[in-house]
Amino acid sequence: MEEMIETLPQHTCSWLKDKMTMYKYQDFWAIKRHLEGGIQAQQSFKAEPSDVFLCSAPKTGTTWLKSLVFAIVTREKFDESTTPLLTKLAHECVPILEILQVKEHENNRKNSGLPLVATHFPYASLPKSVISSNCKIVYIYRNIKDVIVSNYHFRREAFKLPMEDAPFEEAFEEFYQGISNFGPYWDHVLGYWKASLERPDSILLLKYEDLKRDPTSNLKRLADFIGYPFSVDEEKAGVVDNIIRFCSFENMSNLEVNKTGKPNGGSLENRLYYRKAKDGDWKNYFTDEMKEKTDKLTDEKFNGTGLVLK
Ligand code: PAP
Repeated sequence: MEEMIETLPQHTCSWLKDKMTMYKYQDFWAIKRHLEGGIQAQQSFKAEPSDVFLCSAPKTGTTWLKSLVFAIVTREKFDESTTPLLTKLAHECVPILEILQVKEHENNRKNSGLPLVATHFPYASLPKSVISSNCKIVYIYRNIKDVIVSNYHFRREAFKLPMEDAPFEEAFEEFYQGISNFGPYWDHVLGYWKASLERPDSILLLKYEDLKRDPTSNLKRLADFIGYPFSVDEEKAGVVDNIIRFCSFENMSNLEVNKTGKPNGGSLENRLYYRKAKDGDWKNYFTDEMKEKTDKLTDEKFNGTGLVLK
């Protein structure tokens, strides 16, 4: 596998002082570790109809979606004082397909009935059984310009580079050229968007900004879609509101585990997954030219699709 990956087109990120190399596989870019796990999953993962896939491009609301869906699915088992979300990063509560957590998912499915699995893989590269099993897929997506800024800070901080050593202009240009983790981002969104039009019963798209603007109806839509609807009594008892409040940025980012922890004892800090969560933060970083370039490319890519995402 490693030898095969080394034969793929490569890109080393100069704005990250050459500390990260991505490889182009099946029309998307990814780091070696994610490709190794993802390709193995493509070869061996057997999805079941009851599985729920949480899909996203990086920095579009993955951590939030995982918390919300985990809280929905486990609401009878845990309450706010016992949920694993208090002691583990959301990424550790929902196994990730491309970092070899397939076994963990299979054990979860068998032992605790937890059907959740997450992936950043583009739709066209999902293991074939994910499509043929007809399992549910939830895809979250977000304003492109905010994703670019979020990606910039996450990568920069992961490699412990101060802003003056990691030029935003270069990070922007790389992303704009389509070279981003699991990107081009435009193609990632379009893949799931088109699939959701063809298979609306199996694929639900959620927009980060909509979830923020109207969490209640979107959470209910989400719970209905994945087969864990809220009963009238639950709604009256405030279960929906409680999940929204518990999983809010304000609450989650202030939990000790998310302020000081590290996932699986690794080197990335949990706090990096909780930065600002502000819509429109791109305005603090983009020049007029960057905005125009991005909007123009977005118009070209999404022309005629009905997808609006600026
Ligand atoms: P990942 O793909 O690496 O897991 P992801 O969770 O998709 O990252 O995106 C992180 C973004 O979601 C961050 O955005 P920002 O950089 O613009 O601040 C992070 O702050 C935001 N985020 C994390 N948790 C929440 C939440 N509970 N509600 C809203 N936004 C959140």
